[in-house]
This record gives sequence, C-alpha cells and structure tokens, in this order.
Amino acid sequence: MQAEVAIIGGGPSGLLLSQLLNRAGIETVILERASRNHVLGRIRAGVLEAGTVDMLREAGVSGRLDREGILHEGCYLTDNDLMVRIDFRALTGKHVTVYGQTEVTADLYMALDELGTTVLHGVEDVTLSDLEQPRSVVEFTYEGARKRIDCLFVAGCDGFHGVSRNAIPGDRRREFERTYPFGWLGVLSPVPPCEEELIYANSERGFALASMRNQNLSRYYIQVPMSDRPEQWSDDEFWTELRRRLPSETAARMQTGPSIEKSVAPLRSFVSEPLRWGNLFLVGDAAHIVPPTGAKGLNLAVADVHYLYQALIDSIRSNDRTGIDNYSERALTRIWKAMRFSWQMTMMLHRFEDEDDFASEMRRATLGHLAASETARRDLAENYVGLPFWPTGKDVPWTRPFPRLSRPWRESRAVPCS
Ligand code: FAS
Ligand code: PHB
Repeated sequence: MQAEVAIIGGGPSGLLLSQLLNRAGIETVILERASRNHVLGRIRAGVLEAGTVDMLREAGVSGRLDREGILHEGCYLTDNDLMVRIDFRALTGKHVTVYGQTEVTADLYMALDELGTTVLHGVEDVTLSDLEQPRSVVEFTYEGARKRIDCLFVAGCDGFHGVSRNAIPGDRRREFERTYPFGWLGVLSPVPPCEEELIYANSERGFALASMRNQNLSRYYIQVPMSDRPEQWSDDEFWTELRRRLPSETAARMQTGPSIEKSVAPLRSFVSEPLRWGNLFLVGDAAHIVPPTGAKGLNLAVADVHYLYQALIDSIRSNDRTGIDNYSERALTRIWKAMRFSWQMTMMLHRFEDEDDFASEMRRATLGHLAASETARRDLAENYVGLPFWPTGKDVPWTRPFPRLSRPWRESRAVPCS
C-alpha cells in the first residue's frame, strides 16, 4: 500500500488529521486497533474550546455540533456551600461548547466515509521503520495477513498506550510525569442536569464534577481512591456521595437515575518530548496526558492537529518544511501551558489523603481569592476557554520562559504527586 501520510490511531486526533489532509487532497490511511463501535462507545470528553469548534468547522464536520452543541458562557467552582461563577463571556468574550467526544468521533467517521478514506479496524502489531529515510514503512497485521504501507510521513495518533511514542529512541526522549493518588468515578445518567452550567466542586469529602451531554443526559464524576473499581459503587452509593460534595441547595434539587455508563479514569500529567522523530509526528494523547480537571485532553489533541496538518500540506505540496521543522516546539509551547492549568485545577480542587491542615487552607484560600478577584477569575477563564493557537512561536512574549538547560536525558519516572 502507498499513502502520503500513514495515521496510527482512529480516535479524535487521527480522524481529524485525516479529514483535514484528505480535504486538501493528501492521501492518508488510518490504522485503528479497536473496532469502530468500541471507539464510538468510549465516553470521554464533554467540553470543546472555541478553537476546537473552529477546527471542526474547518474540517466540514460542524453541522450537528452547531445544531446540538450547548453554548456555555460560564461555570461554577464551589468550596462546600460557597459557589463562585466564572463568567467566560464577561472575562474573555468567549464561550465553550458542551458536545461529547463520542459525537465528535461519530461526526468524523461519517465524514471520512463520505470521502472514501481508508480506515482499517482490528489492526495489530503495528511497527514503524525507516523513519529517518526519505520514505518510511509501517507494517501491521490485518485480517490475519502481514501488510505494509510506504509513506512520506507517519502521524502517531495512537494515544497513551500506543506504539508510536516508543518508536522514538528512549535516549532521545524526555518524559515528564505526575501520577495522582486518586481517579474519577464517572456516571452517565438519563436525567436533567442539576445546574445549567458545569460545577467543579471542592469539598471536605473530595472533588465532584456536575457536567452534562444535553438537557436529558447528565455526566457526573466524584474523586475516588485510584484502587476503586466501578462495580464497587452502586448507583445509590454514588448519588449519595455526590450529593454530599455539592452545595446543599444544588444537591437538594438534583435528579438521580440509573447509570447507563460507569467507569473509573486514572489521573496523570504526562509529556513526552520531542513530538517529532524524522518522518514521525506524535499527536494528542500519544504525546501528552492531562488530568480532565481542566477539560483540556481532547482540546489539546485538536491543537496539535492544528499545528501539524498545514505543516504536512506545505511540506508535501510545496516542499516547505518550515512547519514540520517547527511543529514540536510550537505545539509544546501550548501543551505546557495547558499542562500547568490542568495541574493547577487538579491541585486546587482535589483533597489529598495525606494532606495536612495547611494544604487544606491553601486550597480554600485559592478558591477564596477567585471569589474576590476578577483578575484571578480572568486568568482561569482565559485558560478554560482555550489559549490562542499562536501562529508562530515568535508571536508570543515568551515561548519558553527560560532557555532550556541542556540537561542529560532523564529516565521517565512516575513521581507521586507531592
Ligand atoms: P485516543 O486515546 O482517544 O485515541 C487513540 C486511538 O489509537 C484509540 O482509538 C486506540 O484504540 C488506538 N490505538 C492505540 N494503540 C494502537 C495501536 N498500537 N495500533 C493501532 N491503533 C492503536 N479529555 C477531556 O478533555 N475531558 C475528559 O473528561 C476526558 N476524560 C477522559 C477519560 C478517559 C478514561 C480517558 C482515557 C481520556 C479522557 N480524556 C478526557 C482525554 C481524551 O478525551 C483524550 O484527550 C482524547 O481521546 C485524545 O484523543 P487521541 O489523541 O485521538 O487519543
Ligand atoms: C465531561 O463532561 O465529561 C467533562 C467536562 C469537563 C471536564 C471533564 C469532563 O473538565
């Protein structure tokens, strides 16, 4: 098989990148390990930044999103019974859109089908080679037979557990990681949301999030020990605990119902640098993971696609390699800012088992300052609605606060979050 770009992974990153390249006449093949139904059945992100909506519109897949997406001009943060609203519109002039990742993925698959894009499901044993040659090779097993694609570029869109990242030699990769000592138990239930906007709740009992998919489908999360399994929690136990973590007035009016999906997601912060190795480019979760507290995961993946797709077109069509040469540094500049915001939101809103009273007071003081300071609320709002996709590194005052010290490559290590 031949392709200009081989894409490993048929999640949001791979699908959106393929759609944008195909619309520009670039030939792609997507290799996806899971079945389409499995990919479409994964309940994940729910909030789209303005930049993400723009990219989906540019890809020609925003029709249903425009009809069914719910515009949110703010969200709430709570400290037990205290609630503070972050007014995105007043503070930034922007809003976010509530529209599930599963819907985005379904819209992309439908658009790719209309373009006749090659998406192979059930692919196994993907290997990458000749990444530093003029053309690269992707080999894989499909329907019991070993196959091969010769291509100009490979996009590693295969998520945290994929194979692409490890195709970069370990002594040339630099990994940064924080693992958090808790997870999120998520429930999807066909009941109306308890509030019109999202509530990020901090309480003595731990974090909770009240979100939604539409006016008759709610998505709720509570912080649980990372060892917890969904089957340990009955629906009643979940609703009881959720009520204890939300402001009493909100809890009183909350409607409960059956869980139609229940899962526990681990929380981690992770970045792997660089994002490029020869003809291989890492995109989305293959390169970075953020705790979902800042609603950044899916949106960061889309931002990577924003930087990469035009760069690949310029290189293939005009032999202009500026974009692909700058991709890693440009994407990482924005990735690290979203990494910081997601880490900050997680530290501010989650209770750590071993935290002392000082740490609790620090969290309360942070929330208290948000309630009192428009400047603090504007900082949070700017990050939550999504930082701009800066055109080039030189357009921002700081692309790197300090020149990167030339340190020896560090082995990646999971460091418990202090
Ligand atoms: P994905 O992981 O979505 O897609 C990678 C694809 O590659 C998968 O379909 C996988 O099957 C495939 N693949 C893997 N290895 C392969 C191989 N060797 N060969 C071929 N294919 C392979 N983000 C938010 O913003 N908000 C949230 O609430 C949120 N909740 C999340 C909950 C969970 C449990 C997880 C895991 C993530 C969550 N995220 C959330 C983040 C999530 O939305 C990701 O950021 C988003 O899926 C990133 O998209 P991709 O980069 O395409 O990676
Ligand atoms: C969700 O609706 O799944 C969701 C929303 C916001 C987050 C995380 C998850 O920060």
